[in-house]
Amino acid sequence: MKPQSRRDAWSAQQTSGTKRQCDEEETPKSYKLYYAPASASLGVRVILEEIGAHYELLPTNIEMDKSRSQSHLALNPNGWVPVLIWGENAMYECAAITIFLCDRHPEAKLAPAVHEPERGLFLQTLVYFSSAVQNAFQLDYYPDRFADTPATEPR
Ligand SMILES: N[C@@H](CCC(=O)N[C@@H](CS)C(=O)NCC(=O)O)C(=O)O
Repeated sequence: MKPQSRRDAWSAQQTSGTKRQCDEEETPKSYKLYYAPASASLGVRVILEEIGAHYELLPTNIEMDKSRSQSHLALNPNGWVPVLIWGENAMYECAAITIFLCDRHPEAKLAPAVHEPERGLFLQTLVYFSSAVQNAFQLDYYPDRFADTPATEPR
């Protein structure tokens, strides 16, 4: 059967048992993602889906009263998701990961290219959401970090 997508092509190649030399262009790009449902990491997951990349989710607990795994903290000392891993490399911060993936997979056409005028608005919107808007959500989700909450207050 003919592979339907880049992801299917990757899977087919993994199971074919055929060994061959691949340069960087031919090598399928696969990722791991430190992830928690209904969090900022969902945006990166959507991008990986749109690209059709092969990726593995690393489920992560981000509740206020739970500690983060050592492996997670080693990659992002803030203990936040998302963290993207590829090969021996890792990075965090949604906006940076978004730009990185869009630039690395131009064939997916998810962002205006560097020479296009729309690039400015793309970057502006991305950074606005990941700084101003996300910080406002931090105040709401983790109020105990910013103010003492009396034990008698409902949480
Ligand atoms: N500036 C970071 C913020 C990421 C962030 O706030 N992630 C939240 C989930 S939406 C998180 O991991 N929270 C866990 C915590 O604050 O301990 C980014 O853009 O990646």
